[in-house]
Amino acid sequence: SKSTLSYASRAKTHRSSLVKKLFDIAEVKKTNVAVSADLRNTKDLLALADAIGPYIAVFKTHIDLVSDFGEATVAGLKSLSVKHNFLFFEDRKFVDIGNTVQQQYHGGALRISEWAHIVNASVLAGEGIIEALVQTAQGSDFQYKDERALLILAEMTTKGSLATGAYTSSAVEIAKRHQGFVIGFVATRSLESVRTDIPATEDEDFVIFTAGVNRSSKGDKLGQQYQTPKSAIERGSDFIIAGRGIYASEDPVASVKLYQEEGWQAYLARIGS
Ligand code: BMP
Repeated sequence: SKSTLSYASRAKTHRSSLVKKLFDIAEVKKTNVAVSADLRNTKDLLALADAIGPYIAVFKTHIDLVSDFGEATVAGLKSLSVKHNFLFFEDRKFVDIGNTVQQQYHGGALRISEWAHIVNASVLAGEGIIEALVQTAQGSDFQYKDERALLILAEMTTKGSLATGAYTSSAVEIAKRHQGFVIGFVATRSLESVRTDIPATEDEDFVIFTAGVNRSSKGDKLGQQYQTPKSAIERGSDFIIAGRGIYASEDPVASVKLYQEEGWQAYLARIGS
């Protein structure tokens, strides 16, 4: 299983140059934290990115929450990602017909493809949505080839989630057929044990991002369910996504350092070093 290997060794063999970059960042900064920056205006978003940038690998956004989104948002985020060496993950959860998601991804009001290294999609609509996004990312007018990637939303953290069982195994099958642009999953655990009819190839190495990570809370009043950074990494997660546990704490910098430390120690334990 690749999850017992270091990020550095996985970087060496991974077919995606974006994943190589992601693993390099994790190693250089010693962090597997992805902050979920669910803030409502550009000023707060940029202030958070600048403050916690040194301690994260990925800055996850819900860019449609940003009431004054515009050129200044994109320019500010881009320069902070260079300054602090992190990647952007727009948590857009594409979930429509192929023709619609292509336009939501590339162009439009939010111009997601221009700045988001990683995006995600649900496979509720079937494999065609993934094919549509792959087609866009491989198009001749797409300037960001090799710098963009897609995660499939294979499970969800909310109470009563329907993304389980056959849905999750279909998500894994679809991912296996689109390795390259598809780099892995948003899931609560490693999905290696999920049974599909497609055997793993030698170089298969899916990256697992796990949302619903919080050090001090078990959930919220709207069905969110949390696990700790340690539990997520032990269960096979590669990058832990934490939102309110970091940005809504009294001291986000002190808080992100605790997530970084716990996540990194659990990773070192997992790889046996
Ligand atoms: P918080 O840590 O504040 O609960 O935020 C969790 C973040 O992760 C939110 O942005 C949410 O949209 C996202 N998320 C989740 O909580 N569960 C999932 O299954 C998938 C998600 O993307």
